[in-house]
Amino acid sequence: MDLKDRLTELKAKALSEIDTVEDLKKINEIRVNLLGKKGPITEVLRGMKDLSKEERPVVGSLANKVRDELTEAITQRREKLEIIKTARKLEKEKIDVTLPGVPVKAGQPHIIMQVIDQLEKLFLGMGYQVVDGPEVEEDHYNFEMMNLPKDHPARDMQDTFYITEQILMRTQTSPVQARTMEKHDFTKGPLKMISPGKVYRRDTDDATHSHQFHQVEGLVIDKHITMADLKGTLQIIARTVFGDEREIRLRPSYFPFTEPSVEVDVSCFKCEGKGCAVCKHTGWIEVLGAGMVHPNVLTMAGVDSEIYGGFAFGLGPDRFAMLKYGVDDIREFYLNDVRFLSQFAQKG
Ligand code: FA5
Repeated sequence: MDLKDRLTELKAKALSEIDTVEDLKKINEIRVNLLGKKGPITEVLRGMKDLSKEERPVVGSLANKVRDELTEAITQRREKLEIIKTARKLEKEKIDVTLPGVPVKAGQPHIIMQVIDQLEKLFLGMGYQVVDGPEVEEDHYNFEMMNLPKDHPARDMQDTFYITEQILMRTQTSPVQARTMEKHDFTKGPLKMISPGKVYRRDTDDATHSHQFHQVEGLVIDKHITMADLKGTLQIIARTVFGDEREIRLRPSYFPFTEPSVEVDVSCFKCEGKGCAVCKHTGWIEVLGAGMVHPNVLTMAGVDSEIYGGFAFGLGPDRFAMLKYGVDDIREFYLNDVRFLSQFAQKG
């Protein structure tokens, strides 16, 4: 068989092989076998040295043509096989959108944060500002500016974690009162603020005491503020947190930074004041401390106590949350047991 016939036969055989191959790996093998250095086309080209001068260019150009045609056929088949492979893969990975989904577990604010958020919303709505203060505080602000000089016996009521002689973990949010009053420009209007945050005391942990807990401080300073303003504000707090039917009761108390001072009770939300285990059969539950700001506190913060006066209160959202949700041990809030916390999913 002469070289031209061999090339024609070779081409026909190769094309049918290329057309029927189903595998991408195999098409690569075919390419190497046909067009490689040891392949039949290279062999034909090698045999050209034995041809006559006239035949050589004819066979040469035919061989090149066959090689180009086979290269093109291989490229096209490979592209086709790649498309088929992708289509098969997509078919396998098809998603059934009608299958039920796996529910994503959503988190929620901690129960104490829910109480704080509720109070923040309430007070922002009444034109108060929400102020932050440092948890690592100076003795100066935590006690001195709150009318509790060194050796004042009332310091004993707030057993303190001291860091140095002058620096401590704040025992109350009241120092934020002094910090805010110092900065406030009273020519621009009254001061109305709340300050929520963590406080620390060297209390022994038990069902109603934690060494770290939360407080929300409230302060209003203006001309002509009276105890009636305080009472109205406290009533709004009680009704917002514990329900519209709640009444409040003020009892005389003592805080060095307020005069007069009151302890605030709210009518029991469980028994409507009739007496039950929650209110220890008194019909009332003690919820916070409050009073009219002591003139010394105003003067120390640079506020003229002859012109300005106001009220302040400090409440414990941990105790609020315990009462509201019937939690009988404050330590539950700090154990981070999801089974406990997820009982209080926020609605809406
Ligand atoms: C104060 O800390 C005052 N600064 C509150 C105040 C502010 C009065 C402004 C007047 C004007 P008291 O020590 O009573 O007060 O604490 C306030 C609230 O914090 C308490 O009613 C209680 O709800 C909560 N509380 C106090 N000690 C603990 C504790 N160890 N664990 C959890 N809650 C506590």
